[in-house]
Amino acid sequence: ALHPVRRALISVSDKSGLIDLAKALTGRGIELLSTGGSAKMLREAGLEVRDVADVTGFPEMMDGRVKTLHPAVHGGLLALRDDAAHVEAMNTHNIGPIDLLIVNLYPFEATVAKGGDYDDCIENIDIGGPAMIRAGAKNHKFVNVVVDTDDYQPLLEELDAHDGATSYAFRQKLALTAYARTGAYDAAVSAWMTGALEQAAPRRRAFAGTLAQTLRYGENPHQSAAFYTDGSNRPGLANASQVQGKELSYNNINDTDAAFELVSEFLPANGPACAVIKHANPCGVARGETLREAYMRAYDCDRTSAFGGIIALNAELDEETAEEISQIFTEVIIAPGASKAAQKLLAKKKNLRLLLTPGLADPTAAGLMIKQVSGGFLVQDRDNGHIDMDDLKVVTKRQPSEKEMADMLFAWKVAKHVKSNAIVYVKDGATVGVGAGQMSRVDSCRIAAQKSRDMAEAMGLAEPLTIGSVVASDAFFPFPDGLLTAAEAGATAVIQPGGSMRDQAVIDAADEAGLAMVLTGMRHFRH
Ligand code: 93A
Repeated sequence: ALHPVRRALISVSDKSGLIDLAKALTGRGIELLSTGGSAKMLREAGLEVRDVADVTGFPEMMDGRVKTLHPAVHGGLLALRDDAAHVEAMNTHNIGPIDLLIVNLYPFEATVAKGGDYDDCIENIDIGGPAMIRAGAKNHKFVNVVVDTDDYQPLLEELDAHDGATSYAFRQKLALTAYARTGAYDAAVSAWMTGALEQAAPRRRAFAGTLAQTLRYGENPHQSAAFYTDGSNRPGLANASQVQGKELSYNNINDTDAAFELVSEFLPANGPACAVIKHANPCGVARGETLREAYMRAYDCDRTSAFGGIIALNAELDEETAEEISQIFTEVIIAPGASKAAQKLLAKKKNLRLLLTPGLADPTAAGLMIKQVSGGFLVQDRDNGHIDMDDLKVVTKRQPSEKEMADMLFAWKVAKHVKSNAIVYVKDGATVGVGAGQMSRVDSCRIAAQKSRDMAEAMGLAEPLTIGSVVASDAFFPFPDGLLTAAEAGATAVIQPGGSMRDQAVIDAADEAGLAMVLTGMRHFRH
C-alpha cells in the first residue's frame, strides 16, 4: 500500500523548519499549495507555490476565518482514489487530489497561557486547520497528515525510502498523531471555556493534555509512562525549571507535586516552612526561625523515612539550608528560587534534582482532579477547602490554649495532604508523628505515636515529642479508641471534622481525658 506523494498543502502557524521542508519537498518533485502567510514566506524563499485561493476560486476572507473551508480542498483530501465514483466527482468538479497535508494550528493554548483576553482566545480557535487535519487523517489510506514539526525529518526519510511514496503504516501513524492533536486542541478550548465561564464544576467538559515529557518508565520499570500538561499554567511542578540533576521519573513527579502542594499551604509571610515527602506522604513538615531550622525540624520527625525523600520549601533555598540538606541522600528539592551560593553547593551532587518554581501554588485555587478507574475517569473539584480559626467549634469543657490552637491549624493543613486515614501529631509548628494510609484510624494513631517513640530513642530524647502535642484527624473518629490512643501518646488537644453518630461518646472521652477538642466541620479525605 505504497502511495506516491505528488501534491502537498501547507498551512502552518508555527513556521519553524518550513522553508527547509518545502525545499526538500519541491526537490522531490512535489507541487505545493499554501495559505496566505505560509505561501508568502515560501515565495520569499524563492519557492514556487500555488495559493489555495487560486484552487478554491475564493479569496481568503473574514480575517482569514474562511480560507481552506471549500470542497476543492476537502474533496482533494477526502476522495478515495480507488473508488470510481469519487474519481469521477473529482474530475467533474475539477478537484485535484492532495496527498500530503502539513498543518499546525492557530496557537490557542499559547494564547491562553500568555493570558490573552476573551476575544483574543476566540480568534485563536482554529476551524479550518482541524477540519483539514481530520479529513486528511480519515483518508490516511491515501493521505499523509503532518501536524508536528518533529515529523518533518521522518517524512523526508520515508519519501526517500520509497522513491517518493509513503507506506500505509507510516500514514496510519501520522493519522494517530493527527487525531491526538485535534482531540487535545478541542479539549483545550473546552477547558478554557469552562474556566472563562467560571464553571469549574466537573461536568460538561472534555479532557486532554499536551504531551510534555516521555518518561523512562512508570511507577515500575515494566510500565511505560508520559507526563502531560493540562494548559492551566498553575504555578507548580508543570512550569518549574530544572536546574540540575537527572531527568525526573514518574514517581519523582508524583512525589514532588505532593511536596510542593503541601508546602504551599504555608504562607512565606508567616515564616519559612519545609516538607519532606516519601511516596506522596509527608515524613515531616515544619516551620522554623530560618529555612535551615524548618528543614531540620521536618527531617527530625522521621529521619529514617526521609532518606531518599523529596524536599519542598516555601522560600528561596539559601546556602546553609542547602548545606544541611546535602548531608543525606535526597532525590529532589523544589523551591520558589535558590541563591547562587546554594546552587553552586548543590551542583556537586550530580544526581540531586533541583527544581525552581515561579512562586508557590495557590491552595485555594479551583481546579479538577482526575483519577482513572477501570472503564472510566472519576473527576472532582480539587480539594481547595480551608478553614480559619473562626470556623472551629470547641466542643470540650477545656478550651484549647493559643499554642494548641496554632498547632492544631498547622496539623490540619498537613493532614489534608496525608493519605487517609490520616493522623498528624504536631508540636511547636512541627510534625512529630504522621500516620498515613491505614485502613483503620486507630492504627494510624498508633503508628504515628510509635514512629515518634522510635525517633525519641534514636535521638536520645527523654520522652517522645508527642507528649504535649496536638493531633489532627482528616475525618471524624467513629469511636473513642483512636482519640484515646492519641491521648495515651501524650496529645493534649484534638482537631477533627466531627459528624460521627457517636460524636458525643468521643467528646465525653476527650473530657474525661482532659483534652481540648475542636471540630472543623470539613473533612479532608485523600486517597
Ligand atoms: O481561520 S481558520 O479557522 N479558517 C480556515 O479556513 C483556515 N485554513 C487554515 N484557520 C485556517 N487555517 C489555519 O491558518 C491553519 O491551521 C494554520 O494554523 C494557519 C495558517 O495561516 P497562514 O498560512 O495564512 O499563516
